[in-house]
Amino acid sequence: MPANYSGTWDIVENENFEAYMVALGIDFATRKIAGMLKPQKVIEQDGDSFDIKTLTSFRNYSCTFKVGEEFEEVTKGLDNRKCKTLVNWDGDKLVCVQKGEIKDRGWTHWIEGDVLYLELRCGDKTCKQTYKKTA
Ligand code: ECB
Repeated sequence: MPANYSGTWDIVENENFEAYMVALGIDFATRKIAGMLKPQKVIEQDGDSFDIKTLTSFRNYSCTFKVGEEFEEVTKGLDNRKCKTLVNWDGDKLVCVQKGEIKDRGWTHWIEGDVLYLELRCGDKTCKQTYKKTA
């Protein structure tokens, strides 16, 4: 049985997000707005099938995938790139590789109790986010 990520999670920490956005080539004005946001993750999981919604007052981003199945991701409203994206289990961790124009891009999720962790990687920059379960 894989871990269960389903739930509503509110951000409590967002370390190095600015550097991550610079690495993605996000313009200054958008970074200033995005840096103020308090994203909420709404995750629906059915076994290996995931729907992860990242919700903010400015923009939302939605990603649906099945673990172990590569898909075409368009990071619409973020940096608007196309990636060949693959998410795999590493134990109970979810490890994502986003192959495309940017080298060494991806993210990792894991859970400890009612805390959800997310590391967002872009090149040599890593943003570390922490979320608390609220529903
Ligand atoms: C939608 C959230 C923030 C919107 C910010 C708008 C503009 C900034 C542009 C680019 C910043 C790069 C990424 C935003 C950070 C998080 C969005 C989703 C990150 C992600 O890939 O989450 C995964 C893992 O939970 C599922 O899509």
